[in-house]
Amino acid sequence: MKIFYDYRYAILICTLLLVTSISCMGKVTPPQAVEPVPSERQLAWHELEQYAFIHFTTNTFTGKEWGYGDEQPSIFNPTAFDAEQWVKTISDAGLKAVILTAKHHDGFCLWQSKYTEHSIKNSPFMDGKGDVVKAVSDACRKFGLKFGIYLSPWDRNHSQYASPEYITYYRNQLRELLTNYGEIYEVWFDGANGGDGFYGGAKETRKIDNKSYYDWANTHSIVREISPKAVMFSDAGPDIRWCGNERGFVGETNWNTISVDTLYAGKANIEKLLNHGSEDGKSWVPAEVDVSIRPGWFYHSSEDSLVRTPENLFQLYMQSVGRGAALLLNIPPDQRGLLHENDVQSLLNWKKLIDKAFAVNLAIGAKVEADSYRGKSKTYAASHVIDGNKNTYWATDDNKKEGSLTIDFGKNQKVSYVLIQEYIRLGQRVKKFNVEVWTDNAWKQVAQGSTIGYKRILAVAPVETSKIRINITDSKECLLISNVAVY
Ligand code: FUL
Repeated sequence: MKIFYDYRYAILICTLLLVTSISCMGKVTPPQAVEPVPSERQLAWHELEQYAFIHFTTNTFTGKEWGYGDEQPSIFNPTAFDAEQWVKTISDAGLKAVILTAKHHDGFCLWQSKYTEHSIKNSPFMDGKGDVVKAVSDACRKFGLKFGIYLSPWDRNHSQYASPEYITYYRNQLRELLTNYGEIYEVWFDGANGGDGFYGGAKETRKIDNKSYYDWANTHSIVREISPKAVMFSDAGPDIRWCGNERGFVGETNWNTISVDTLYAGKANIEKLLNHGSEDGKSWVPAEVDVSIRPGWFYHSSEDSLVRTPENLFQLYMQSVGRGAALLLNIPPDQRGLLHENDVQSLLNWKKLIDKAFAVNLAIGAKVEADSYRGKSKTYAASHVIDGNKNTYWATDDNKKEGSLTIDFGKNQKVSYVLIQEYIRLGQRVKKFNVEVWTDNAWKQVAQGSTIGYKRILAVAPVETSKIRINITDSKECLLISNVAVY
């Protein structure tokens, strides 16, 4: 009888323990977001990482960078125009989208706008029947790239520029572009306003109040209404911000967050602010690094020997994508209407460098362990950083703002790059981290960084090691790391 009772007692205890541990497992609450967080359209944009800019207009034929606005449409006459050559090259180079200057500051329109005569319809190109916006957007669909537009707010041709009527004109053109060329993924609002121009023959300087003249809020709502998936770029967003320079780098410390009311023309250190973002920024407005493959934005034959080398492009990649920003690389077509051979060579060889550097991810198949993980729940275990699933992540307990991940290859491997991604859907967190390698029976620090964000790639001097350790030493809140790769 006694044995029987003990036996029942033991079952009862076991059942209680099981129930408690199951309910404890169930109690591991998901991490809370650290505000602000990205929108769905911004998340989709982050994943593009790198895309092309195309500057092409009458400037291509006059040799200017900023046309005055009095250029004759008759000079626009590419002799071997082939948008598919542009887009195929861009795609082969690993870029994921194209943004085209549908209208630059000179006001000449590359499409058949019904609101102006200053366009391709009065050029000899295809007897005035051509439409470069259509040709490029069609080529993008064909090669599976996304398509975006640049429509310069400043218009040195338009007689009504600086009056309210011009804003109506600008918005009408924006509607044409958003409506007639399929899905638009990004709209690029340039901030330049040089003042003087042709302005329908007035040939004068026109100053506008940048803050009020364009009434941006209402222009933005047109984009949201017609192209809800499109992100909008301008120096200050709303969706994507300028990185503060045209030299091809975002700050090593790069917060996706910034307070838009701190971004106004004339503010001291604005470029530094744009370059780094603000840790306590009130909005999610990530940086885009716009830079040209040549010294100019438009094609000039005198710059044929000054095309960036593949090595230099690789460096730009590390300073933009490698720091959690996007790279917007400008490649200007020449007077034939083709990407020049030198640019094509550089682009394709740059792609080879990227493919070689990031060919084999040594973390796949390695043993990954963390010094702690959220509630000891498998849902947040370290293995999620190598599962190839962007929706899973390693997480620590609330308030645990530091942690280490060890990646053990099981044998010596040559390591040159470490790539880390935060689960930014719940906000950007990490403020400080370092990377160590196991050598001579001890850990040795080989690299360190501050922010991670969507993606961070650290170059380490190529080193032979059997395991590496990533130590996150400071963060806004608990850690959420979705991906780690080692090359
Ligand atoms: C600047 C413009 O003034 C340049 O011409 C170029 O379009 C560049 C991308 O943006 O603000």
